[in-house]
Amino acid sequence: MEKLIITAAITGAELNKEQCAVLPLTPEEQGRAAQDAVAAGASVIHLHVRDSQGRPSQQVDHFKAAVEAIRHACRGNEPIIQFSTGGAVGESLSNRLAPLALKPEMASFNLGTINFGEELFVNSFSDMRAFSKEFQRLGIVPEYEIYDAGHVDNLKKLIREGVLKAPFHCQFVLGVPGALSGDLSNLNFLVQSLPAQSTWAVAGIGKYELPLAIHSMLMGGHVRVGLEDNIYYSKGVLAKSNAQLVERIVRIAKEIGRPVASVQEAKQMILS
Ligand code: KMH
Ligand code: ZN
Repeated sequence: MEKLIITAAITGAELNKEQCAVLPLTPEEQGRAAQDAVAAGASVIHLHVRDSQGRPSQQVDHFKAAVEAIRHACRGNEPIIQFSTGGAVGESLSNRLAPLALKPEMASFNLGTINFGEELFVNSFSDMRAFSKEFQRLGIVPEYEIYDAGHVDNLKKLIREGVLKAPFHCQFVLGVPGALSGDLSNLNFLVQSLPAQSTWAVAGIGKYELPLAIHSMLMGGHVRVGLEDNIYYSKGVLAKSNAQLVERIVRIAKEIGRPVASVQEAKQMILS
């Protein structure tokens, strides 16, 4: 089976230290969290950043500081740093695009609008066309975030329009309240709906993280874990760190005979 790429979504935009005391917010904390996650087996860091008050930010300077801290902490074994262009719910299109000026090797590309809890996470077709232009202009590899069944159809529509081109690295983010749940049957359906030249991973939100990750590994898909998606290790027990969530995936991968990709191998699989 193809080597397993593990992404660590270390921070996110919705949580704070009160909900999760170990959530890395400052560049230094994010550097350490990335270093530990990479040492545990992660090869991609999905990155949201915060301002000095710990609030979600899409400012270039905040991304720059986080990237420098992560690169420094991981020197010699630098992961793919995948910028978030989703930001926090309600962020403007121009703010979401702003950090791409730093030309990250990879960034998230959200494929449609959903209810996000009580709020709306908006990604209209015109937004997606604007994102695509910017990704292509700057040579950034997109990871397509799919939250609902119709988002695969959105991907296919944009392919037909000539807006998006293969290969398609897709991330099924399942279990967001207001979008498709993380039932295993949903993952099976989504995987068989993907266009040709697709690779895929799954990020289960909350209680869906572990079962979806295991199912994905058995199906040949890749995995995202991390405090952005799930702050619990098990029911009622908070995770100690992002690395702890990665370590469990690596243990299970070993047990089921799925080799884990190194940072270099992940770069070859995703970026070349
Ligand atoms: N914070 C969510 C509203 C992304 O990183 O691109 C969106 C999100 C997606 O996290
Ligand atoms: Zn995110």
